[in-house]
Amino acid sequence: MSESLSSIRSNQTGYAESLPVQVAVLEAGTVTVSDSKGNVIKQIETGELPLDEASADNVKVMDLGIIPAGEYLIRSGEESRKLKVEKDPWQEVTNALIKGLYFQRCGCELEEKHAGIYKHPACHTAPALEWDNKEVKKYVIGGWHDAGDYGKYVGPGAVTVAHMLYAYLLCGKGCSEELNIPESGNGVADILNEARYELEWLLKMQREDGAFYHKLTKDHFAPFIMPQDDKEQEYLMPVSHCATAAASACLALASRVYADIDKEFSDKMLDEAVKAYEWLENNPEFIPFVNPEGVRTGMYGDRNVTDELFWASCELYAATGDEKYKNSAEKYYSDDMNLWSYGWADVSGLGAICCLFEIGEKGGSVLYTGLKEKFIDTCKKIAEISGNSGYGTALPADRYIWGSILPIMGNAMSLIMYELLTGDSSFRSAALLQWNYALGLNALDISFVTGFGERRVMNIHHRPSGSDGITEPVPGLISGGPNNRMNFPQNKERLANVPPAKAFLDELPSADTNEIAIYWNSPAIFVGAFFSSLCKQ
Ligand code: 9MR
Ligand code: ZN
Repeated sequence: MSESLSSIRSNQTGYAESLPVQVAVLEAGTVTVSDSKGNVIKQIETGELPLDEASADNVKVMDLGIIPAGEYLIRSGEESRKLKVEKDPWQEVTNALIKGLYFQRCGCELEEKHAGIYKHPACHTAPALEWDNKEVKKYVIGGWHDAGDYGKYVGPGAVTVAHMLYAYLLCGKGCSEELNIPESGNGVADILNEARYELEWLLKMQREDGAFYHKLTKDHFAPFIMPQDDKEQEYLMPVSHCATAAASACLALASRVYADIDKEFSDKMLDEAVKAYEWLENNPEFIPFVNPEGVRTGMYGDRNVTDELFWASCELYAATGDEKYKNSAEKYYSDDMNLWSYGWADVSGLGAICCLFEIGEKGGSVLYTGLKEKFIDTCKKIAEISGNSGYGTALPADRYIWGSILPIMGNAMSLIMYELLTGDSSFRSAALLQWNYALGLNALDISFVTGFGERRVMNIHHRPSGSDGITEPVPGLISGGPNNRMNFPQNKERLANVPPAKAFLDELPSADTNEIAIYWNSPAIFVGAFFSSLCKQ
């Protein structure tokens, strides 16, 4: 982006009256906040602005403290920016992030009464063929489109649902509102209604022997057309260990969450989770998933299944109490696991959440005491990374990967869980900086959530948004954000000398920086749910 950006960076959706107002300032001197009558209510000096490695900006986070609800002006040097403080400023964007998944629904019509101008007829309703045996035809309709493409992938779907279910379990007060989706009003929180749409599909992705197909996609990505116009053959791609273990974990978790809501559904999920786990036990030889010859859709080629097995063992232990799973979880757990990792490739963190919040003391010295100690240690490191960043971003300069929003939101999740676990709120402000990052407090002065913020992403790599003829993209979707580690050849040169935190193009073809994905929305839902829950007190 070439235009000159404001020297004040802020959460463009506003701030909460009960939490400190954090902004980043790029001009040394005095920062003032004045109320609508022009009275200066705060004044602070920035002091020297240190150089931020990830952005190459001289910038500093300024904590303006608690500011009562109202409309204000922040001033720094010649520049000023509006500041809005409210009681509960983030419920709407959190709701939109959940509803973003509704907009990803496949296999059903998105009716105008729920989808408004983003309505469209049902898509991908034809039967799928097994890639390995094209004689086998199955109806596998439903689930969410993964991202900007129309593929549906088991592992990514499983982690997305898990983020949402844990958001509900741990921060339910901030994510339980009605969202105007088809199931609204049925007595179940809409976040659970929405997650169930994916769970029902996940169940269809299981083969009779218990294994899960890795994905349901075509052999190539569709062009930028609406989903209902994408009519080429979809295939059930070969089964994989990682998909099977992730699905087993997710279904076991879901069986607990839905137990009081729908016993039959819950029992079914637990049965299938156990069946998947048995398949894994009976097929111990790990075969990494690689796209079969001629297939070019997303690979999600995870090369390590230990973390998925760990997560599945934890969830099955939590769901059944059977010591067999505890023993397995202990076997798969190791000291060098990335307990802060909640993404499709490494799900160790999801196993950790299960241990910390569900299994608890029953986990004993390995799965509880030891793991907790290590988790707390990790959180301290994350807070330090945030502290060393000019924008407070909890991501080292060399970690701006494809979908950098995931580790950033993931790190916020860890910091939040530290507080939920210990009752100590010392990392709350570091967690809040990540939420503020997503909504505009960043090196790009951009809100990464569609539909929110005065300078928001507009040209996301998302087929419906790019082909529906509507200027505004589908709302409530979060962009993957800056990436300088794995760029498309055509972007490589343009981004070559750009600092990592700015390696971003708000351009439709830039899937490597500006795609959306269900499993990027979901950790943001968790974070939004936590901060919205704080605003309810
Ligand atoms: O999220 C995935 C990211 O971690 C990988 O680096 C990237 C390249 O392999 O792929 C991302 O996943 C994409 C998937 O393969 C297909 N659907 C869109 C996903 C988001 O960009
Ligand atoms: Zn579809």
